This record gives sequence, C-alpha cells and structure tokens, in this order.
Amino acid sequence: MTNTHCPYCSLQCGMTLELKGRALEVRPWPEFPVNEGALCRKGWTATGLRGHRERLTTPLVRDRATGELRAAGWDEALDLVASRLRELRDEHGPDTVAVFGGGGLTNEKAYQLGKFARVAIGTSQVDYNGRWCMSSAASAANRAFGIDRGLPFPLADIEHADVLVLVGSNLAETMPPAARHLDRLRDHGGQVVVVDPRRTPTADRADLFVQPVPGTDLALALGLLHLLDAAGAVDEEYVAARTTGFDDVRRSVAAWWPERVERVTGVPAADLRALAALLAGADRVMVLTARGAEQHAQGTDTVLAWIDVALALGMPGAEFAGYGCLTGQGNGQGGREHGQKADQLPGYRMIDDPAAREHVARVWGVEPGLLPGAGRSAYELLDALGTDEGSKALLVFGSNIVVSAPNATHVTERLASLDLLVVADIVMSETAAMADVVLPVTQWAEETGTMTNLEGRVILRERAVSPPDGVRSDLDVMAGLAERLDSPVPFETDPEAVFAELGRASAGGRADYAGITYDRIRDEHGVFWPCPTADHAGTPRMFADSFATSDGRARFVAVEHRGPAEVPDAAYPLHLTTGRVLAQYQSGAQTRRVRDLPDDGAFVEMHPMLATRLGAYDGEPVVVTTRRGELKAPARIVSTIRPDTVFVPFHWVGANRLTNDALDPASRMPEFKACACAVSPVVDVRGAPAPSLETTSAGAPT
Ligand SMILES: Nc1nc2c(c(=O)[nH]1)N[C@H]1C(S)=C(S)[C@@H](COP(=O)(O)OP(=O)(O)OC[C@H]3O[C@@H](n4cnc5c(=O)[nH]c(N)nc54)[C@H](O)[C@@H]3O)O[C@H]1N2
Ligand SMILES: Nc1nc2c(c(=O)[nH]1)N[C@H]1C(S)=C(S)[C@@H](COP(=O)(O)OP(=O)(O)OC[C@H]3O[C@@H](n4cnc5c(=O)[nH]c(N)nc54)[C@H](O)[C@@H]3O)O[C@H]1N2
Ligand code: SF4
Ligand SMILES: [Mo]
Repeated sequence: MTNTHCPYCSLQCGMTLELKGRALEVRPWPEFPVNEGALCRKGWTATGLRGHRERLTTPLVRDRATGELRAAGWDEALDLVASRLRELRDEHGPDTVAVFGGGGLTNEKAYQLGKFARVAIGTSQVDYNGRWCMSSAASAANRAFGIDRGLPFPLADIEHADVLVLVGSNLAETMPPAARHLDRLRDHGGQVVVVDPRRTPTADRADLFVQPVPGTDLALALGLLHLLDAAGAVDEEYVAARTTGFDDVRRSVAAWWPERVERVTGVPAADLRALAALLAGADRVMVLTARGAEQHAQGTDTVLAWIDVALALGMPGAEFAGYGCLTGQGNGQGGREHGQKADQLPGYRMIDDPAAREHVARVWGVEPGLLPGAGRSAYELLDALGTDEGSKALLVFGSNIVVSAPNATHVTERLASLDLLVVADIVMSETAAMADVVLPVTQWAEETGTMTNLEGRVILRERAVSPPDGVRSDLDVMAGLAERLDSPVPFETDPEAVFAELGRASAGGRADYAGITYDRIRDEHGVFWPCPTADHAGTPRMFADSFATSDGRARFVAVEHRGPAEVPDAAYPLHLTTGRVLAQYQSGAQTRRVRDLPDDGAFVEMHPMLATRLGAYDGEPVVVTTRRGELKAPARIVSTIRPDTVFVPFHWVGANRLTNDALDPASRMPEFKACACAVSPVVDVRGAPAPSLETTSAGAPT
C-alpha cells in the first residue's frame, strides 16, 4: 500500500495504490485533507495506462532510408541525440537547441530541465506549456501582490467565504472533488457566483449565474468597480492602509456605467447590479479566476481588473477572503517556480537579476557568466523553429504540442521544419509521432517526486511499482545526455537528492523550499511554501500583514478593455471558445488511451436557436471554420450556451487548428478562449449537400 497522488490535475488528490498480484488498484486515502478520499473518474482509472499495449518501452529512432521509427538501444539513441546536438551547436551556437517542458513534470524534473538547458546545453531557449495555462494570472499576481502563488490560502477556506465569485472556472468538471466546497459554502449560508458563457455543472451550483460574451470579463469587472464605488462599498480604510493606485482605477471606471457594460458583455445591467449588491453586502468575498478569464490576449489585464475588485472590497489578506487563481496542471504551480520558464531561475528568481544568477550558479557549481539570459516564451519559441532566427533542434519533455498549441497547423509545420526533434514521453503522442528520436520514460507510480498543488502545498508522489523494462526516468535521460554533451557539472538522478539541491537553489527566493524534505511532506500531508528553514511551519495563508511588494502594499492597476484580438464579422459571425470535459485530460495523450474513460471525440456545442438558424441537427456533423483552419465534428445542441457562441473541447486533434495565436503582451499567453468562427452543417437533414460557405456568408442562414 502506497499513499500517493493522482497523475493529472492541480488538485493532486491523495490516493492509495495497492498492488494485488500484477494489478495496481486505486483506493481512497481519506486522511489526505485536500480531497478527503474523493476522486474523479480520471483518478479512479489512472492505472489504466500501466501495462497498456501502446506504452513506449524502447527508444525509437527514425531510419533515414525508410523514414520510419525503429527500435534502438538507449546508448544508440542518446549517442545519436548528443552527436546531432553537438553538430548543430558547433555550427549555429547553443541557442539553436531549444527545450520545451511541461507543468505536469515533478518539481525535480522541472528544476533539472532548466539547469540542463542552461548548463549542459548552454541555451537560453527553454520554456514550457504553463505559458498556455495560468501564466496571465501569474503575471497579474506578481504585479499586484509581488508574488504568484495560485491560491494564497488552503482550498478549504472557500467554505467559509460569504460570497465566492468564480470567473471562467468549471471546477465541477475540471477538479470535481473541489465542488464539495461549493456545496458546503452554500450549506453555511454563503453564495456562489459563476461567470461563464456556458451554464456548466459548476454554474448549476451558483446562486447567481452571469453569462458574458467570451473575452469580455474585463469590462464586467470595470462595470462592477463602477457600481461598487458609486454605492460607497469601497473599503476606504483598507485601500488607504494596504494599497496604492486606487485613484487611477477610480477615474478609469467612472465611464463604465451598467448599460455600457451590457452592450459590451451581453450581461443584462440588472444582473450586474445584482452582483454588485451581493458583493457590497458581504463581509468575506473570494474571487477566483481560471482559464476562462485568463486565456486571452488581455488575460493579464483581465485578472488585474478582478484583483482590483477584490482590493476595492478590502479582501486580499483578510480571513477566508481575497483573490486566487485555480492553477490547472498537476504541477502547474511548482512547474513555474524552478526554472523551466524562459526568464526564470529556481525559487522564482529572475534570470536577469545578477544576485539571482550568482546564487544559482554557485549552487550549480558554474560561473554566473556561463548562464545564458532570458529566452523566448513558449509560443514565440515554437513559432521561430526552423527559421533563420529560431532553433533547429527541439527537445520535448512532458507536452503534446501538436494537439495543445494554438494555431496548431502552423506550429506543426514549424516542428516539421526542424533538423532534430526529440520527444521523451510515456506513449506515442501526436508530437512523439513526428520525432526523429523518441525516448520512453517512466510514468507516475513508477517513480518518486514532488508536486506543488494549486494551494502551494508541496506534496510527494511515491513510487508504488517497478517500471517496465526498457524505460528510464526523465532525470536519467537528462543525466545521460549531459554526460555525452560534456556538461561542466554532472547531473543527479536520485529525486530526493535533486529535491535537496532544488531547496538550496530556491533558498532566499520568493518560492523558498529550503526547509522542505520528503520526510516532512510525508509527516505533514504536504508543506506550503515559502518554507525557508527546517523549523519553519510553512505558509498556508499569505498577506495577513503585508504583501510581497517592496513597500508591502498591494498595487491597484488601472486597465482598459480592448476585447479579443479577433471579433466576429460578416464572414466569421460567431464567437468560438474552447475548454475541457470531465472524462478527458488535456491533449488526451494519456486519457484517450484509458479504456474505462469515454473517448467520444470532439463536438461542437451550440444553442438550439443557433442550430435552427444554421440548419444543424444534434449529433450530425458541422464544419467550424476560422481564419486559420477548419474542424468537422458532430453538433451538440444544448440550451446552456450563449446563442452567439460555440464551444469545442480541445482534447482531440483539431480544435487548435481553429484557435488564435494572439498573445497577451505581459504573460505571452495565447488567446485560446476567444476567436471568430463560422459554422455550417455538412449535409442538411435530407442528405443534400448544405450551402457552401460563400453562399452562407452572402446572406443565407449563418
Ligand atoms: N477534466 C479535466 N480536468 C482538468 C483538465 C482537463 O484537461 N480535463 N486540465 C487541467 C488544467 S491544465 C487546467 S488549466 C484546468 C482548467 O480548468 P478550467 O479553467 O475550469 O477549464 P476550462 O474548461 O478550460 O475553462 C473553464 C470555463 O471557461 C469558460 N469560458 C470560455 N471562455 C470564457 C470567457 O471568455 N470568460 C469566462 N468567464 N469564461 C469563459 C468555458 O465555458 C469553461 O466552462 O483544468 C484542469 N483539470
Ligand atoms: N484550445 C485550447 N487549447 C489549450 C487549452 C485550452 O483551454 N483550449 N488549454 C491549455 C492548457 S491550460 C494546457 S495546461 C495545455 C496542456 O497541453 P499539453 O502540454 O499537451 O498537455 P498534456 O496532454 O498533459 O501533455 C503532456 C504530455 O507529456 C506526457 N507525459 C506525462 N507525464 C510525463 C513525464 O513525467 N515525463 C515526460 N517526458 N512526459 C510525460 C504525456 O503522455 C503527454 O503526451 O494545453 C493548452 N491548450
Ligand atoms: S480532480 Fe484532478 S487530481 Fe483529483 S482525481 Fe480528478 S484528475 Fe485527479
Ligand atoms: Mo492548464
């Protein structure tokens, strides 16, 4: 029996794994506080990838003659990768090699990957899929509070708020065990507000449901601030004592009267007034954002505006109140703290800070001058691949780019133009299938490592079974390559030793793990960072006395609403948004292969009024077209979505051929959640071909 955690989302539910004969079974671990024994169906079926026939168990190299992948030994594969990297590096310099990581990697791997890129390869070109996840919330929190820890309080604090506002979160499907906190909050007499263009299972738990046009949450927040100020609901004492910048915000929202907000967001002025009244009358307000609010070209500004709402009400730092971001990937939090991000070093240090470079270089045993500077952000890195300015080789650890990147047709072309693509994975993902070399690695349950959940709680995933013959851990792969690349320092492969080194590298940084050990995590059900020393208790709650800014005050930031980079017009008259369903995880590389999870393929969710106008029928195929590509999938007709909006889940290839690669200027996060599209049925109900797109845009029903 091994107590460990789920391989998927940022809730990192505790579970017990029991080996019965050859079968590995999932059991509840009721003592672990975050989920109290509850799991979603992805958690219950997580062992479904073990022993799967599509599990990779031998390195593969692409045969030059046939163009096919063929089995190879580890030495052959690693020698080949190292020699190709050396050639490219000698010819074009170290930045010609790029490294792409993931927020699902353990802290040890994420830390080691940043070090591997900068020390063993010497490249500045390292980034990861977290840019596509919560990075707008991270940049906003850094700006407003001086630090980014997704939730600055334990998740269970939700239950004690008076009003909880969820902006763009569908947690009932994306972290189902967390939904019980909403039920308990309501049992205590509290109220839940959900802001989403779709009435989701989360919204079904709401006392007030607000249904804006995608990409207009910022205007909604400005309208709220306007009403709160007009109602005298601003906590002037708090604003004076704990913040700066409110005057600018007050001026900037003066013109956002409710009718103007209604025109921009589609939210009736009465709903906005009801929301403002609810917030104005509550003692403890909690505002949480997730991808619906964040994955926009104005994601950072949108989060800043909602933080402004929380600050105006005097909430951040107060008990059972404040602002938080619901991070998404298993290690979405830790993965952004320890150096796989292009501009960061471990401990959330910035790579252009001389003191940070000095400290980290000393821990790594190299000269600070050897460390490269900041590299490109995830999308910019991929966009430049194979061009004169970009990298010619890419190493991928823990991301399925072909499915998950925005404007995926373009990104796939960039991958195809590489001289060398190396993918370490546990299955043949769509990205691995394009690689020149595929390296089979251990998965969850076969290896040990720490993760940092959405609360900033560092937890330990323990190894429960031996890996299949032929696979190696990512740490082994990095050490093997580092040696072959004549790295100036050796790379550790034991996770506990890597964690101790990470602790030293993070010491004194914002995300300080120096006082955390595997034993403490086991004894304490996880330890919240910052935890600088062995006798420090960890930090479940932040900001009670001061914020992490230079003067200890939170910053109000005045922001303007611009709206999505692409808005509907005559040719593309509808809003397209994307997201998740309960039974699939991310690119689906893992969950689509789990037999006990439904794998129904993508669908196009639309309102009956829209379906009637288009001539679309439930279950019948429609084609969604954007300026970047098209997707054919069955219509799913539901009355829960706005009639001007369609929704497509991104777990299957295709959704991202549609999405826009417009980036947020601060976080470099792409606009997954809003672009303009056209939809037409493939055949009408009599089986005749439907009118072509040209005809529809010329006036026939669209
Ligand atoms: N089942 C499942 N759970 C997961 C994952 C998974 O793939 N599958 N992935 C994990 C990861 S990495 C993440 S990041 C989280 C994501 O967790 P969530 O953020 O909860 O998930 P999403 O479905 O991406 O988006 C949430 C909601 O945003 C809404 N939305 C779309 N556009 C807008 C908008 O403009 N404004 C507002 N207010 N809402 C909008 C969508 O309708 C959707 O219901 O989930 C984690 N948990
Ligand atoms: N349209 C649209 N696109 C989106 C989103 C959206 O809402 N809409 N959401 C975005 C978000 S929030 C996210 S987080 C991304 C996620 O997108 P991806 O990066 O594609 O996420 P995963 O499917 O988790 O990919 C992880 C890959 O690594 C492999 N893997 C798992 N564990 C390990 C490991 O320990 N080591 C190695 N080497 N490999 C491992 C898995 O098998 C899988 O192939 O997608 C983004 N894309
Ligand atoms: S909610 Fe997340 S961590 Fe919990 S069982 Fe489901 S996927 Fe796993
Ligand atoms: Mo994510």
